[in-house]
Amino acid sequence: MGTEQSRASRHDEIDAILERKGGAEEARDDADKYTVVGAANRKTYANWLTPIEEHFVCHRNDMPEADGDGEWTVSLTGYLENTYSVAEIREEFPTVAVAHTMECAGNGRGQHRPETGSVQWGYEAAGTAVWSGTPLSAVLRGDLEDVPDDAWLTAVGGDPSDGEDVFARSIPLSKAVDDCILAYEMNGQVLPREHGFPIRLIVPGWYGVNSVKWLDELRVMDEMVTADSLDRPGDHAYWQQEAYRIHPEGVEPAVNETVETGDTWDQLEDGEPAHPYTFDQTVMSVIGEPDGESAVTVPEDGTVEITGVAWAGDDDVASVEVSTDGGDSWAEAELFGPDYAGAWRLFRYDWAATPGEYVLASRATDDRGRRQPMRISNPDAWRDALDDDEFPWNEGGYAANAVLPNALELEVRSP
Ligand SMILES: Nc1nc2c(c(=O)[nH]1)N[C@H]1C(S)=C(S)[C@@H](COP(=O)(O)O)O[C@H]1N2
Ligand SMILES: [Mo]
Repeated sequence: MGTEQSRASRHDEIDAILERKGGAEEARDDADKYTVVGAANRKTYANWLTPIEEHFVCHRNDMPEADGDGEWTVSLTGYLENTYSVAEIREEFPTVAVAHTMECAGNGRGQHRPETGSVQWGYEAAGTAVWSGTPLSAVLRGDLEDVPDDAWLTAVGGDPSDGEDVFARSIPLSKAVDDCILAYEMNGQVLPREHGFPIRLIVPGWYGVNSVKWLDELRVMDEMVTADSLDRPGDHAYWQQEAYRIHPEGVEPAVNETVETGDTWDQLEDGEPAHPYTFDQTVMSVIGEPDGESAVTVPEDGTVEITGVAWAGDDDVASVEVSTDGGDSWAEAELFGPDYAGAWRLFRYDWAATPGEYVLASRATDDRGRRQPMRISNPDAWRDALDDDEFPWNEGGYAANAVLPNALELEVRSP
């Protein structure tokens, strides 16, 4: 299958993206398959809005050619029957904008020990952009009368696979009509090609893999995508049912037609389904400043401000704590700045710093009381890890949100 092969063309794509994106860096991909570019440095996480230049990129196939948005169409299938050009989607429906913190489900994969292969992300596969487009609810309105409330929406990418697999991802229809949009702009600019030009799905608060780029088809069915769900050749189920599932080593997750909840953490805690799907993002935080790249000199007033971002997918961030001693003790940080559903919050902490060597860490808790675990477990622990304040090591390296792997060392000097 194509998903097993390396992809030489990705190197040219990455070079071209890096040339345009001044603030980004290539990420290590052991499998040599993905076009991956990450935010360059920690300072990205001291700002609420991520400039396009600093926003990570992640995809598996060559980018499809789209000259303009005139010819590109999105077909509605399954329970629906319709086709819209991008121009129609833009002009015939209301325009909205949503702030969305997008995190690759593989963010933190590079922190798994032993290593798990594929893209070795640290914390750099996350960013917050303002995406403009058309609400899905406006496009689907009037076409959903005969559709059950618990139906699924499958989005299919127009990217050509070099194997059998089709890039298709399913989300509950209820989520789709709640807050998802068909986006054609990013931070007020025409959608850059690597981010999905001319049109992509944005699923606010959910892992990046759900936000299908170069959108070709939206299909409403009773169930999520399985082997032969689509009216086209190829393997339709790979990206939903096999990849992007959280499971221990050597396990092949079972195919499900439906699951009860889109909350990834609930799936992990409840063991239902046995091997969770990467849907909504779990609670996470990153310190942006100081960045540890250079020593900090104690200022006149003795206070060093620690700034970062925290997010919790569909849930709200309730609180963030900061540690300057590698997690032995914690102090409450202050949340500030914009507070939009699905987007991260800024936090700050005024640290009365004295000269010395420190390890800075941050730990966020969501509004359901779920807190980032301290470290990633060993491979055998699986779900028991949660009881030990650890995140379960998993074969795909997905959804990791541990505290200590994102800590930074800092030297504070006297004035
Ligand atoms: N069609 C298509 N959409 C895709 C992908 C892909 O490979 N093909 N990659 C997904 C993954 S894994 C992520 S993390 C996000 C990244 O979006 P970005 O490159 O705009 O940051 O796009 C998602 N959408
Ligand atoms: Mo991803």
